[in-house]
Amino acid sequence: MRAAIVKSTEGIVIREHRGVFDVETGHGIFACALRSRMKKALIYPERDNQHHSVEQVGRIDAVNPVAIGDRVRVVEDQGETGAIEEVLPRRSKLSRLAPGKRRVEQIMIANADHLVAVFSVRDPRPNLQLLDRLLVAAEAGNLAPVICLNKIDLSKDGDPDIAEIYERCGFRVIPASAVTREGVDLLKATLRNRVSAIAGPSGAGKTSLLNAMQPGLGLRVREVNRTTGRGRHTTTYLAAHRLDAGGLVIDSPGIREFSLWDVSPRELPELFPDMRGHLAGCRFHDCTHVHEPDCTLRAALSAGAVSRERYDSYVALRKELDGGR
Ligand SMILES: Nc1nc2c(ncn2[C@@H]2O[C@H](COP(=O)(O)OP(=O)(O)O)[C@@H](O)[C@H]2O)c(=O)[nH]1
Ligand SMILES: [Mg+2]
Ligand SMILES: [Zn+2]
Repeated sequence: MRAAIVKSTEGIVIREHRGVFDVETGHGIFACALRSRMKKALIYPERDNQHHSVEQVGRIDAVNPVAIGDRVRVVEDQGETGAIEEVLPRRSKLSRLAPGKRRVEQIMIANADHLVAVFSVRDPRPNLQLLDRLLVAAEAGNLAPVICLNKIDLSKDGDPDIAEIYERCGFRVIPASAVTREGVDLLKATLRNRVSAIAGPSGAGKTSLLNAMQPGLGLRVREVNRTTGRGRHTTTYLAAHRLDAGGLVIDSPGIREFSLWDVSPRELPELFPDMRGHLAGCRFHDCTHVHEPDCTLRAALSAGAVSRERYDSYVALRKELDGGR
């Protein structure tokens, strides 16, 4: 027999592993399952009509109706387990199109104040199109973006000045090194008393930076594969960690690919803050800014007021969204 339900409480989802969610509440951490009606929404999103009363789950067509960072209402069993009954409305989310065949959302992190996108200057070299996708997703999901350029100790003369490119676009950039500790205090101050989503490719040094900020904060660190320079996936599950100085850090496993979720082609230019000021004067009101004449965005590009790298990312994303995936 199951223990009698004692009470209902609110908490934050801080970890997920094989369908069990650890929920931090005012009186301890509870290992929670999803109520079965929420699981139905998870398994049969397209047939879910009769389950839309599953409270404010938000978009029920997500592969994961509950994400790390979600505020949830749980019903506690006696002991240290419980069940998630309801997801409270989110104030932000980092989402992508779930990898796989079905067009469904994957909510990577909920309710973070900002996204710290960690990329290394070398080893592996930064994929700026991936960075730009993350920045667009942050903008779309209501997270303030911060770029952390790690492994600055490895940078060499003649390397592209990525910090400069993004600073000119108005982004905040923190150059850092988990090895020399450059930028670590600044990063720490940036994360303090906030809910931070950390994302970036595997091997960029996310875990090392977290450990440099606070010993034990990151999970395991493993060597980057020396022959390919690529990192391995060592963060096996998503987890949120408390900072000693205050705040919550949500580390995510290395991102390999990132397709936008719920961004329309028409709104895409608005999600590039550095381009927003150059969209009003185009000859055509529905200008795609890719090939039309008298396009103010392309004029700004020619004049050097918009970065070539950012514009290239815009065009690649625009083509992808116009093509349906
Ligand atoms: N040279 C250098 N190596 C680093 C730095 N940060 C991390 N690494 C190394 O890069 C590899 C991947 O680091 P890790 O923290 O696991 O990356 P993650 O996959 O983003 O969490 C490890 O071998 C780290 O020792 C850094 O600032 N400089
Ligand atoms: Mg890691
Ligand atoms: Zn235009």
